[in-house]
Amino acid sequence: LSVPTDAGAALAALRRACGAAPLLTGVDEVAPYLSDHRHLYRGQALGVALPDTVAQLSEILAWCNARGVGVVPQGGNTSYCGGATPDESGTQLVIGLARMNRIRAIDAANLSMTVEAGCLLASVQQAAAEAGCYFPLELGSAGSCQIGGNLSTNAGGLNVLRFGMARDLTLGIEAVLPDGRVFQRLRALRKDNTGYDLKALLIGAEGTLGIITAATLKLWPAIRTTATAFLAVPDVSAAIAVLAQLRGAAGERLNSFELLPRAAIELACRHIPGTRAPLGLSNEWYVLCELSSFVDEPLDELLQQALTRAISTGQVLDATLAANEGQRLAFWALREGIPTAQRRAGLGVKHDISVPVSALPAFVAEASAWVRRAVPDGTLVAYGHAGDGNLHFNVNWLDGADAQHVATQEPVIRRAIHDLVAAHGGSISAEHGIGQLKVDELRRYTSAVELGTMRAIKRALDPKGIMNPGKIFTPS
Ligand code: 2HG
Ligand code: ZN
Repeated sequence: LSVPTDAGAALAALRRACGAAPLLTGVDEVAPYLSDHRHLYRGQALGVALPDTVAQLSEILAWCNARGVGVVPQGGNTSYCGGATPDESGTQLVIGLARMNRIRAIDAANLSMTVEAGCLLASVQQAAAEAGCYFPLELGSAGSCQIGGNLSTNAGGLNVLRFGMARDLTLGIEAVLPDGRVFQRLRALRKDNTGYDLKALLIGAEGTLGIITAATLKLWPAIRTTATAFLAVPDVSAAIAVLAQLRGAAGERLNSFELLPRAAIELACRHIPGTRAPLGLSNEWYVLCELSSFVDEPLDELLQQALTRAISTGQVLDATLAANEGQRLAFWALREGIPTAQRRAGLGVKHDISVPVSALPAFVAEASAWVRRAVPDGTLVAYGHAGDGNLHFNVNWLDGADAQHVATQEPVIRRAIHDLVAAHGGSISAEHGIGQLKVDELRRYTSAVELGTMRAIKRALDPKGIMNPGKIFTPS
């Protein structure tokens, strides 16, 4: 590092580099940026820069690059993998994107919009709706996460089944590269075969190749009708059979298919005020599914008929349709409350995994049996986006286990679950990214050819290694 060793001089120089952009350095004002939202990681920083324009950000990165100062981009700080938290050295600069939050343009005829990285996801959704359109990325944290973070982690969420992940929803990207150059490709084109897809590379790079400052996103027409149901199913195989039946009956209208075990619903009911289990708690597995349409059509009827058939074959044990928007929102509040409920319930370990949908029943059976055997004091809370083959295969200690005990168990559990995921052809990070949490896991489960290629790209774009050091892989 060629930051002056005198901290005062370093800060003065950094302040000059930030120009008109605020640079926070006070202990209290910096504190919220030094830890992730679950407080699993805690770091230190030179300060927190809050640029307002691409030009300011470009100046700051050029300055950091010239001096080898590590930079940690941060959006809404909702990462599950510590991807936005600085290390403990106190030599890194956090760059918050919150002030870059303009909706730059909406083109309803082209079904596209251009927004800045610091826009809250909820603001993007709302701006689209005000233009008579629909932006389908949907996460429980929509009110606090930022679109730049969503893109940097290639976020997934509740509507991936139909609309894809953040990368699939993006037409163009603007990003500042580590040396301060601006990569501008905000073309609102659905067809554009001109060389390497660099925007696809910057999306999901977790801020290790540059900082996304704006994006041109795909929109859809406004949703006119939805039909939402809560189902009880005998087991995971039945859930997957019902998924196929709903696809057959509703085609692309099926946009969500969430699998919820009783343990998850119980936790939400206990810890989230106002939530209740729509079908009680006498079954092991439940599904929350939703159809939606861009035209007025009788989706409730369609869903009802499909479910009546599934009930007659025993694949659905019980079902209830949301009778109105209030009930629909209540179903979703229950689902989206699960992560918060887990946090309130005490210590736990998370595995954001995916396997091919067809392998879910076998994977869940084998991994659940392992947890029951090897973690008798833990409760398995495996829930999530089964329609995409993605489960949050989490284990919670509900009886107040001590932190040391959990810390000892965690690597053993992670190894067993991830080995099973690999055996079923799955991924150890379906939608949350790698951050610092899964650096070793990525190394273990990724081929030398893939890792070598990733590192070559990193070296080419960020030769000094200033961008989000220690995330995705350890500096080489
Ligand atoms: C969700 O689907 C989030 O609610 C959080 O991705 C998952 O709690 C988790 O592990
Ligand atoms: Zn999720």
